[in-house]
Amino acid sequence: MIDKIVLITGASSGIGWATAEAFSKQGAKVILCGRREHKLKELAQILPSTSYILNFDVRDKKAVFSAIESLPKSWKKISILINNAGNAHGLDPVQTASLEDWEAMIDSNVKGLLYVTKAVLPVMIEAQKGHIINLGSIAGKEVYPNGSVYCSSKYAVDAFSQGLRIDLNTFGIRVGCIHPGMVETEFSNVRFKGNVERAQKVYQGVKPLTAEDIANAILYMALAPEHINVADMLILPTQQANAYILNRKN
Ligand code: 8X3
Repeated sequence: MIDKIVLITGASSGIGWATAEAFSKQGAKVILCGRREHKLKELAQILPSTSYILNFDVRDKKAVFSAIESLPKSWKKISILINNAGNAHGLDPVQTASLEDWEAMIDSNVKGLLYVTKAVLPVMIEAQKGHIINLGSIAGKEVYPNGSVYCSSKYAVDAFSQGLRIDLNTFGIRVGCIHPGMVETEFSNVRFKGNVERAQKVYQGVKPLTAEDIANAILYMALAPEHINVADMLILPTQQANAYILNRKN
């Protein structure tokens, strides 16, 4: 049972959606953040606990701060922040990759995560407790071909999580980072800009992780007793050894 307010970014699909469901089933009050309002409304309808929708894009600094500011009093005391919003755009070598793809990844995966953290932090500092869980990636632990900027963005998430844990050490706020390997969500569809065939190839012959697998791992981090901080969790499908070694079975 979680008697807390949990804010989840990128809740309109994939890991964010599954995480909202997992926390809601535990009784948590969930703040659903995302760009696609109709998806957030759809999610709110199926959740067993109370939820509140904040429709904004994490890349928009002003929108982030005003959305958090706009929360009614009864929703302001956020105890758990799950920084999930982020995406991969393209899988290309530096020399041919598009600047727009790079900017989209840096703006959401890095800058967006920083904005949301900064906006939510004051209530945790005031309460002298709280829990921030960031979505990293295996791509933040190892660099793979054609992934230079996506990997850079996830290395940044890892570094920021470590720095945040140091800076918040005296405030009783837990900071953890979860690093999934291959998870089957909209991830590859977005990375390959809707090229379904290319996206499907990623998962060929592999039993990937599901969004629910990651949601359960996040729940484990949150449910750990207060004196335990699961600081870093790398989670891979059994068929995946590292960022690029996969035991595909066709
Ligand atoms: C997603 C995992 O290996 O596609 O962050 O980069 S990977």
